[in-house]
Amino acid sequence: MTTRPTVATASDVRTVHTFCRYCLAACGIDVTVEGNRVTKIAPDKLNAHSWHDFCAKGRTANQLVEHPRRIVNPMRRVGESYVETTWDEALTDIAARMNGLIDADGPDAIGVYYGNPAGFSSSNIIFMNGWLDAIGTKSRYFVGSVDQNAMHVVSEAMYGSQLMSPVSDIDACDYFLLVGTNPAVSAWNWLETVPGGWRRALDRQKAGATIVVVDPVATESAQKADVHLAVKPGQDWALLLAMVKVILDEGLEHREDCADLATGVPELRALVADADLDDLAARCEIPRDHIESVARGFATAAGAMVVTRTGVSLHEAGTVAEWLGHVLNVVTGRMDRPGGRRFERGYVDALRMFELAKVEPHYSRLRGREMIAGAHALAELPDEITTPGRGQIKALVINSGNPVVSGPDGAKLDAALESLDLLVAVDFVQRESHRHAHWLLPAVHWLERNDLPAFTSSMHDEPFVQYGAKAVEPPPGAREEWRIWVDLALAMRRPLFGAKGVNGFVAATRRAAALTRRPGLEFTPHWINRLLIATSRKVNGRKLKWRDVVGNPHGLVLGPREFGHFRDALRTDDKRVHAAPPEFVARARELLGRPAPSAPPGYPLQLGNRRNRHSMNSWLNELPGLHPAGKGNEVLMHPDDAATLDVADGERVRVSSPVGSIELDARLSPRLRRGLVVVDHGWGSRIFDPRGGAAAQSFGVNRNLLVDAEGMDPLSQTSTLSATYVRVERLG
Ligand SMILES: Nc1nc2c(c(=O)[nH]1)N[C@H]1C(S)=C(S)[C@@H](COP(=O)(O)OP(=O)(O)OC[C@H]3O[C@@H](n4cnc5c(=O)[nH]c(N)nc54)[C@H](O)[C@@H]3O)O[C@H]1N2
Ligand SMILES: Nc1nc2c(c(=O)[nH]1)N[C@H]1C(S)=C(S)[C@@H](COP(=O)(O)OP(=O)(O)OC[C@H]3O[C@@H](n4cnc5c(=O)[nH]c(N)nc54)[C@H](O)[C@@H]3O)O[C@H]1N2
Ligand code: SF4
Ligand SMILES: [Mo]
Repeated sequence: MTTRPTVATASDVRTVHTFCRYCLAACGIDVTVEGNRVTKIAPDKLNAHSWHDFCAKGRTANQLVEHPRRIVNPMRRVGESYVETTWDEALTDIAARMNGLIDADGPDAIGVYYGNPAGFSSSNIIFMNGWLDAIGTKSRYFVGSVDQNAMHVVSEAMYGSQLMSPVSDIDACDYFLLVGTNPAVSAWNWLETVPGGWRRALDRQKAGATIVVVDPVATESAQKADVHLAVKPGQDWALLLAMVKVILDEGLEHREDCADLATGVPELRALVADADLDDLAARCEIPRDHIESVARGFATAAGAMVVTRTGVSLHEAGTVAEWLGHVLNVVTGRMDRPGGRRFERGYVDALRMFELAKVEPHYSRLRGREMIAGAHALAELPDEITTPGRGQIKALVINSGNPVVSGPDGAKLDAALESLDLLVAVDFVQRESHRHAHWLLPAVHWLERNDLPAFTSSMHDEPFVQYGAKAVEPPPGAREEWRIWVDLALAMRRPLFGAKGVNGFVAATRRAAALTRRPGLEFTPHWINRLLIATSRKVNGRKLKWRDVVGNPHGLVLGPREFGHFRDALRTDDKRVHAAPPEFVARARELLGRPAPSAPPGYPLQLGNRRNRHSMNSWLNELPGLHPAGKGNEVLMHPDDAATLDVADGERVRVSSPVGSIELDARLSPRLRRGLVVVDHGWGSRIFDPRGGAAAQSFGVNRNLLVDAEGMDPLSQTSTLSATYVRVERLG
């Protein structure tokens, strides 16, 4: 067994050095523990990689552990309430019901949705897939279609692997072109870990670097930028294509990379030759001379990077814009060069492992769309639940997700969930999406869990390893997700990973552990962690040992950032970057051939989005340490738009779209583009009290109720969460 990397400071008070696993910033933290209780969380000033600071979400993480409404034992629905039961009863019942459905309707009758936090556990998704493979179901849905699918699709087409996400080399960058991201609030993360990224970018700015922010809102980040381009929502593709055109037309490209590293540059030239700069400028509503000046500044800076994020991806042309962001990096020679976007190899070869674990292509039953990154689009889930026929989903597991609030048209999904034969939620508390659950299964918080994030080691902005040590023991009735998936496979008598012998092996280790009273003999993900380190690759010429992992509780930087691995790591057949994948070029031409989108009659305003510093998507906004009681969200409006509608600051309004309407207070803000209104997502999720039976709590309203699930980027199947047209009315 592992020695826990802790430092004892008194008999019952100790400090655990670990890192926060709420977001990819992965801030190093010192957790003070008394008995089995966390009494303080502070930034780990000795963490080798982190920025020696953190945010209030990390500081208050123990409040979620001690949530008054936390589920601490499996709970079974009885009529309108829940009763606590044992794991034996839960697993037996769920296994029997699922097996019955599979016998009657086939494996696809069992579905799963897994949300963003699932990815922060090093064992959850691996074993969840092992269980899904045991069943043989293709009814898999994940958060990617409301988040980062565009990145997966672009990485696959350009670099040959959906997981090949380049990391930002901030400290050598002279020109930051930040598109659809607000790192001052969201902490510079989307498939990369760049600790203190925004602060470091501001340090570079003080040393002379230029920061350009492209955002329809003058966000916290935009206000600090040298240049703010208030783009028309959804039109980043036109802006970025215009920049590519300026660079290629003016001969500002990196000759060597365009000829040698990349293929497709002639196709790009042909594409931009058919585009008109004034037309593109009109589409994105940015003056042509601003576009030209940013394109030139970007192309001629010594170190530069384009970073695109959710502000780009949650639109109909999200993939095209994401692609053109990568194109700008490629054609100006930013890939694998200081100050640009690097490829970090990581200590395990995640790309190879992903290829080995790849599921066969699968097309959805009703819409015929292919899976992306191993899952179908969340927007398709309601119809797949409610439409009869073989393959209809009859049982669903929600693993670390709240799709009714975080996804499109929550009302439609909510109604579908109610019609299921079996709904199982694995979470800490019962939130909106778990309202109709037949079973609530209690999960373990990362403060209670050991993680070795080996598969995401290639997302760090320098070679780094840290063991995510647990600080406290979970409540006895809560279980880590990996164990739930393993137990379910065993209870259903279906072979984990679809492979013969695994179930028998796991069961044998459990028997051995019980017989010898040596719990260390039982199979756990710890075995995999040891194996991954034993077979890890050299970083900076150094082979990692297990004692390096556990002997460095503040983490270990594995030498300087390496360059020169990108080309070799490419998964394309010809080992070159495909700068102009035909499907993206075709889609760009299609967009060029269409008039710019405009508001439909009756819905003149566009609904934008904002993240809250003290919330994580739809959760944490109920914690008293982060939000004063009674806090909610509001609708931000430009004062001129408000004046037209006779709406005053603080006044109650109704915001409606063709699919829903919500009521909230208006807040006037000149920081918005005219025609845009902004409502933070993630609010209006009820938190139920299945144990105490008290009334549900809820703060704010769910703006995604206004989003039509039909709206989608056809290339990435991403819901157009930031593109809804709405109207605002004063409430009398
Ligand atoms: N309009 C709009 N909508 C958006 C976005 C936007 O920008 N605008 N952003 C999108 C993005 S980027 C994302 S990632 C999605 C998020 O979408 P989801 O991942 O579906 O939802 P979350 O709101 O993150 O809810 C996560 C749930 O997991 C639970 N949880 C937390 N940690 C654990 C754990 O360790 N184990 C278990 N079992 N449960 C856990 C929480 O209690 C919570 O109930 O929302 C998307 N929705
Ligand atoms: N505090 C906090 N931090 C978080 C999260 C959180 O919920 N809270 N979530 C985490 C997650 S899961 C993720 S994926 C990341 C996301 O990280 P980011 O993608 O940086 O997310 P946001 O802060 O929402 O920034 C998106 C910006 O895009 C802008 N935008 C909207 N539409 C458009 C458009 O058409 N074009 C352009 N150019 N901009 C547009 C919005 O105004 C907003 O300022 O953040 C992570 N960090
Ligand atoms: S939630 Fe806050 S403390 Fe936790 S990793 Fe992200 S930025 Fe750091
Ligand atoms: Mo996300």
